[in-house]
Amino acid sequence: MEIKMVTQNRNKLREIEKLLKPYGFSVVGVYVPTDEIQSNSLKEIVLRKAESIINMVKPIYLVEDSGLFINALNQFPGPYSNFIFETIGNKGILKLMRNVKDRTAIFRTVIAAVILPNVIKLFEGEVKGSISKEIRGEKGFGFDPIFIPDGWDKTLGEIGVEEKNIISHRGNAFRKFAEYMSSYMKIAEE
Ligand code: ITT
Repeated sequence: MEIKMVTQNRNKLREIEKLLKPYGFSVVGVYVPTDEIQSNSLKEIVLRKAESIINMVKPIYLVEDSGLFINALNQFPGPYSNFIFETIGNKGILKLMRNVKDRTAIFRTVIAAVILPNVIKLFEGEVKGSISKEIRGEKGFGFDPIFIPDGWDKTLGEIGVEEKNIISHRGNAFRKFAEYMSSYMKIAEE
């Protein structure tokens, strides 16, 4: 079965293709500009993104919003992660974290799955970890080279996509979606 993923981020798409393949879902990347509201809630942002293209894309389609929430910075950059990554980048985050003892942070993902035009389901995933003291690793994308997942001594930038998917915010959210979708399809078949 084919699932459309609305995103302009190629790295995300690559991770999602690998995540959904074992469930028998093939992923097609679609890019349609969506409404991006300012909000502290990933859920609100992603829901609006999904609803804003309901007349343009035929379900089933998925929209995702992710962010890095740093505890010592009051959950910054959170929903503003894209803008912050594009402006100050990893170097800027490390500067803000200079001499900060509490380096704990969480990566969060929310997916809006538009199953039918009037059926939208949300799935959340997260991974806890900490901000490294330096940029490490060339794999992954975005904040991966400064994020050390709990239980690891490597950043997400130092581990490959397969391992990242096992532990990541995105992995956790997409497995929830895939399990929901698999049982939804079973019921629809009966
Ligand atoms: P969309 O088109 O799907 O919205 P995007 O790149 O704008 O793509 P998000 O708004 O979900 O994606 O993510 C905001 C930023 O957070 C993104 O640009 C990355 O810099 C960072 N980010 C998201 N997921 C990440 C991940 O798994 N690893 C590292 N950084 C991530």
